[in-house]
Amino acid sequence: LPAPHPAASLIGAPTDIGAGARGASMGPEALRVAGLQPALERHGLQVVDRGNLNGPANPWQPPVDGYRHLPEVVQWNRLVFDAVYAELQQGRLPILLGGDHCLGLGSISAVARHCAESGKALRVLWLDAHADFNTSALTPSGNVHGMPVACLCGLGPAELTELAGMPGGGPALRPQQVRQIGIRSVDAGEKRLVHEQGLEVFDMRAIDEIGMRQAMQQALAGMDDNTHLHVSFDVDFLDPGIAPGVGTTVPGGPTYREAQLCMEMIADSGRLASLDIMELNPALDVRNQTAEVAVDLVESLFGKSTLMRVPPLK
Ligand code: Z70
Ligand code: MN
Ligand code: MN
Ligand code: MN
Repeated sequence: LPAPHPAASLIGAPTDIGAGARGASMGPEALRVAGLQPALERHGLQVVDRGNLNGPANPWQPPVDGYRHLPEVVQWNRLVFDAVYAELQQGRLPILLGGDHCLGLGSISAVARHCAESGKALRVLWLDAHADFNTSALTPSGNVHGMPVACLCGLGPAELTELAGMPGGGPALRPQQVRQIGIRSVDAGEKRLVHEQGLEVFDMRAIDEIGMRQAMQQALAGMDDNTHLHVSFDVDFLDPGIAPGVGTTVPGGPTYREAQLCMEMIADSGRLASLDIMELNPALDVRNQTAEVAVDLVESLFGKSTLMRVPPLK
């Protein structure tokens, strides 16, 4: 059986500072309303809700030099970095409640710094419809939620690429540490950069061809007892039929069953050590159903559906 999880901490980051639509700022509260904490507790996890981070408001301005709201994006990511890093230092499992996906930068920068300091290997699973691998020169929108993976790999402005403060300098991640799952919307220049940098991508074409099971087996291969697994879950990963409550729906995503299998296989790896739940947009949702699906899937991430892991009788 996989090792039991450490205690988890919920960290709310109520902002849409990097997004192209307003509303992801309401994501943390919608996840709470959908019962995230009791759902995790039902699976034996001890959970503390740290409440919300308090960053700058969204000024809703056009891009400047290829970035929208860069100073505010930096401020939010610093707050996220500090909060996630503090939980990891206490041996806890941080769960970041977004907020838009630009905050994956702060979260994963903290995880990378923590792993470097504690001699852990790091694997990042990026569950998303988008590659989020744009730069200021390539972006069609200037929205920084389309750029965090590139920034983590050292491609971006110094304020963001140096956020991790890695021992010896350098970027938080090497592209070889990343596996992307569910990708189906990538801009032309972004596509070229993804290939150039050698990211391992299981796009929807690959999932159609080899199935979610084989894709996840490959994405999780090569981890060992010393590996810290970070999952960055953009809710737009899911097919819009089950998850309409996101800023950018892209047709042709994983079904409910495919997504459940993905989460169950991550749970079975026993290596999950930090998590982001991002881009939920309650302003575009229908009676909080997308939040409820996200909570349901996160339950599976922590062992819900695995018949082999029957919870102990109280
Ligand atoms: C596009 C861009 C994006 C959402 C990421 C979209 C980016 N590639 N959209 N997450 N919801 O503007 O960079
Ligand atoms: Mn994303
Ligand atoms: Mn996305
Ligand atoms: Mn349950």
